[in-house]
Amino acid sequence: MKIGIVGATGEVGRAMIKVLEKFNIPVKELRLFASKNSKGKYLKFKGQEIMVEELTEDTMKEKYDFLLFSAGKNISKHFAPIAAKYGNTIIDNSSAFRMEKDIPLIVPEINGYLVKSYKGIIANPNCSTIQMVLSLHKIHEKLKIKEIYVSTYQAVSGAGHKAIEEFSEQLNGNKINAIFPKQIAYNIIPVIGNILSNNFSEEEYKMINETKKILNDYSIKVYPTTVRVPVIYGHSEAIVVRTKKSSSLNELKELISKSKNVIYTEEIITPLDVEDKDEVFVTRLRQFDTNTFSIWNVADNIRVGAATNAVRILEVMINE
Ligand code: 2RA
Repeated sequence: MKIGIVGATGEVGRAMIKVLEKFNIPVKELRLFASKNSKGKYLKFKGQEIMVEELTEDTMKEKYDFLLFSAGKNISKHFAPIAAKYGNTIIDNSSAFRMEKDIPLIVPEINGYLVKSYKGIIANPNCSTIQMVLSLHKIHEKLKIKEIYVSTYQAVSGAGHKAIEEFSEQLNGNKINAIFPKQIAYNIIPVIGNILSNNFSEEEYKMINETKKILNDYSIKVYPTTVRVPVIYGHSEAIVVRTKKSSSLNELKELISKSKNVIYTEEIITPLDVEDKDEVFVTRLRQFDTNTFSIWNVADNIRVGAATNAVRILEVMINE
């Protein structure tokens, strides 16, 4: 297969290369695209050094089996439609197309069936949404979720490689604040993305809207608060769920454990435990009553929340 990665030198782009290798995807030709400043860099794939090319409209007019995009919504908005027009299938990690009516928003373990023999642009959901719905979808299937109250504790890598650099600079006493609205070192920031006129953040609306689309149930009420924390990799989420049908602790454990690529454990799991892992970890399950329970959910936001989900979409499509 001929695969292209757009945004190859970013955190998610580099992780996509690693996951393509780890999942043994039969790649015959891998093309790596990035901005002009990254042109000429080399990245390793299956022991081979591959030179990064500058992303241009012409490169998107070639025929690929898949193009994986993770270069921000403006790049996706401009280049993905060109690639699609030339018959390519694009798995886009940006927020550009997620809420478009005709664009599938895919977590393959939940709604991968939607992209069997699909051609065109496929949207990869937001990282904090993916790990949440992955741990809850079997519960929704059986017990019908009414409400989700979620507080997120999101790693700085979610804001890209420059954010990681800013964080480490601040840890060394440098007062730069280019990426985050306030210092993130030794701090937490209760805003991710822009704050909208109604005081919600963009990130909170992603969780509200994407959850309904992925679970295909627009009656679900999602009440999120998304927070940036001084961690490099690994988003954590404190989630309280109200279900229509009542349940028992054992049944909840079973349903969570039945979710593919989700690991239920009684261990205490932290972001440092999940780096470079491709599963969602669920712990601290507590039941308040037969219709209300809480979990703590942790996953590598760059892997589960982006690169691994994208490659799993590709896997579902080639194994149909
Ligand atoms: C973040 N979920 O964590 C957003 C985008 N990756 O910054």
